[in-house]
Amino acid sequence: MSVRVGILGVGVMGSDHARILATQVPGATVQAIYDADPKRAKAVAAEIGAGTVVTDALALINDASVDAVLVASPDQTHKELTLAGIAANKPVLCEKPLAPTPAECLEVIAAEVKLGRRLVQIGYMRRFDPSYVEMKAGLASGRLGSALMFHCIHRNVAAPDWFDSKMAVNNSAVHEFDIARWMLDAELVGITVFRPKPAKGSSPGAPVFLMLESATGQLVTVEVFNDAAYGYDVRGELVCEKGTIALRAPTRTETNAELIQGIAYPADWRPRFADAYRLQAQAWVKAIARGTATGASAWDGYAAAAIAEAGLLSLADGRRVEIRLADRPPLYR
Ligand code: ISE
Repeated sequence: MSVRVGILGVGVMGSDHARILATQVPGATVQAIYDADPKRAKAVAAEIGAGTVVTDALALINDASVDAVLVASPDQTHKELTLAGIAANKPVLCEKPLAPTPAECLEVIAAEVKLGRRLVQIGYMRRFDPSYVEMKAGLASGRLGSALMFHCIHRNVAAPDWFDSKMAVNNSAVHEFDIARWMLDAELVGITVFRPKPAKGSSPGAPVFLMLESATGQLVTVEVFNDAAYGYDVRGELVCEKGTIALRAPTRTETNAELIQGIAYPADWRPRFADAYRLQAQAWVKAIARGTATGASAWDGYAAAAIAEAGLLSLADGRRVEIRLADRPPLYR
């Protein structure tokens, strides 16, 4: 039997998820679509040839014909909709962030713990990206010894005016926080944020540079530069005792023209992480069919938000800030 998914929010990410679920995920059906703008919901339903348009988000969650919910509405609505999904006892794939603050994430954790079952997966899709998966397997092989440092670079083409350096921490760098915790299998315990002095005054996308320490002694460096101009570029290199493993972005062609041998950059994250989004959706639906859970949990969503909160304190005055997490409930161990 197919898993019938209701999609909440069909902006850039939600419409992408809808397309993926409709065309690349065996065992899934897009059953219903909600968006604050019903015209947008209708356009996506028409494009994918599936999904009844619903004008009330809670009605969609509670509809008996919807088995599972994908939350891709604006960030500030994620928590309430995820809580409604838990209350309806339905699996939820919630786009990152789970909530803007760790305190709000803990409300979701409390609801799941009360239910006694993991229903929530957070859209930290890099955990499904074949290059990160291969890096983790390389580390686990033991061939390179233990990890010492993880260098992460995260560049976007241009930041919109409203995307300030706080968002570089709590909207962009959160991906690096999550992947570093997952890669090193360790919590991050301290963060210091640095900012280079821009030549022409600060812009929304001016770079930030973060240094984090893990509980097991590794260092993680993160550069976020959201006005990098040349392309969407995510790099990572894991430095181990006997070698390093660096990510390679998926590449299928090379263009030779005008005296240049070149590999194109995507304009944003969707092409770079297309495999990750597809594999994440497939794994989510497979886990639902089996009655299990996979991917980043509500606890992982909370941890990323707690690191971001500490990062924002450090961004304000440059000092090192300790990251303190609540006790991890047994459900997430
Ligand atoms: C965006 O929300 C994402 O999730 C992208 O992966 C990231 O690269 C970008 O910086 C974020 O704003």
